[in-house]
Amino acid sequence: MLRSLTLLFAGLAMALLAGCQPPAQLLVENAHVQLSPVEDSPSVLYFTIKGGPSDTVLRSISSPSILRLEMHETVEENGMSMMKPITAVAVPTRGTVEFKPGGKHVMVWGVDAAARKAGTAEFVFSFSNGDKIAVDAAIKAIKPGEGMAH
Ligand SMILES: [Cu+2]
Repeated sequence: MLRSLTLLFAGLAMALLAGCQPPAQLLVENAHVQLSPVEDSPSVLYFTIKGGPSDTVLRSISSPSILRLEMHETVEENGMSMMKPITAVAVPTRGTVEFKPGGKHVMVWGVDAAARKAGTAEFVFSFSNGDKIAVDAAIKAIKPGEGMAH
């Protein structure tokens, strides 16, 4: 009886430990496009990457609804804020990588009419470990006076 109770408690303890450490999964969350109000000027894609069970690298992003896109990073140089193209972004194990205003972002040219109408566009994120993650990004119009933040 005592022995089976001990086993029961050991089993419970293991279940609790497992509960504290859910399996890490590489994810792309909260993807959204800030649509430029001016047809010819670029829109911007923002999102958050959650790292998986091992380190990886974001290599590229593509979308059938987009003419052209470029990964950028906003950096300070000589007191000036400027954007530089980036081609690879490290995603550490269980880490969080944010593409957000004032930091990393994706410039987006030529959002097609169907995606604008639907208010959503599919983006495929390709990683160095071979993972390809497709997400639907909401296309959000910029409120008047809000301006484009890169
Ligand atoms: Cu940019």
